[in-house]
Amino acid sequence: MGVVNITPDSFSDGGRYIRPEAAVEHARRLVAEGADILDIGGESTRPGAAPVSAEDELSRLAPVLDALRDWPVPVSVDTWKPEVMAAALERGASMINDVNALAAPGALEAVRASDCGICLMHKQGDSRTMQTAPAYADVVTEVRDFLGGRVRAAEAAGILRTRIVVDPGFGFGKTPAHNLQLLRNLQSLQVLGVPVLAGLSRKSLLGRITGRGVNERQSASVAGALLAVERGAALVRVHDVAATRDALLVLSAVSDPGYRFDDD
Ligand code: HH2
Repeated sequence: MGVVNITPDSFSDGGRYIRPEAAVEHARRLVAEGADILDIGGESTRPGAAPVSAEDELSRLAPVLDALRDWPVPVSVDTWKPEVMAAALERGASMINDVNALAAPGALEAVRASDCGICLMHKQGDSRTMQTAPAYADVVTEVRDFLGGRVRAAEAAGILRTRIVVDPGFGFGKTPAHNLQLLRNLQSLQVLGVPVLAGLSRKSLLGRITGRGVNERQSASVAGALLAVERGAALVRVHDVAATRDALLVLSAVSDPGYRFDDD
């Protein structure tokens, strides 16, 4: 899943793709590099980001959604606002990626009637406060139980579980130690019986481990994606598609005893 942030303030690429033409060009590059899904967002979720009204968020998303409408890759929209979800689905989005796990009033209803894919993500607190003092008795169990509860809530609202993926929400109300523990134990989310998505790309955990700034974390991000897939992630949300794809191709060749080369 390749990330397209149509925002002035995203943590790693804020402002670069705020013009619709720049966002579409970036999307084109990510697809050429091998992205299977595009995830487009009109509001940054980074800690302390300025809130954006549904109207402004949609005005960022709409021209890009219109331009991507006939593309062969599914388009996911990263939003927690029910009115943005509904409008995005009308404009051809195939998936809603909600860092709020469809907990906003009206969110379950906004996606229920369509057949879109849904990502339910865990976070602790809201984006203003979430990194102040994240606290868990057992982060792995709490994240797993929360996601299990949200899958059940979605099913109770009439959403088929085949439409759902879950995400532990790296960096969302978690210390570096919490994030590391979640990555080590990512496999434990498999009991939920739905695919797992992992988003580690360029995140501060990787900066803390390597000592590198936000735009120098490509190698660490590729390592993070690889380790997540080895631990069962079915989707990885990344900024650097080409490098991630190469690493995942090597992993799948090594993991497949029946691997055949092109000229076999
Ligand atoms: N991370 C970010 C945004 N959306 N969605 C899911 N499902 N999982 C994630 O880990 C996730 C997400 C943060 O990354 P980015 O979009 O690059 O930054 P910003 O929120 O500042 O736009």
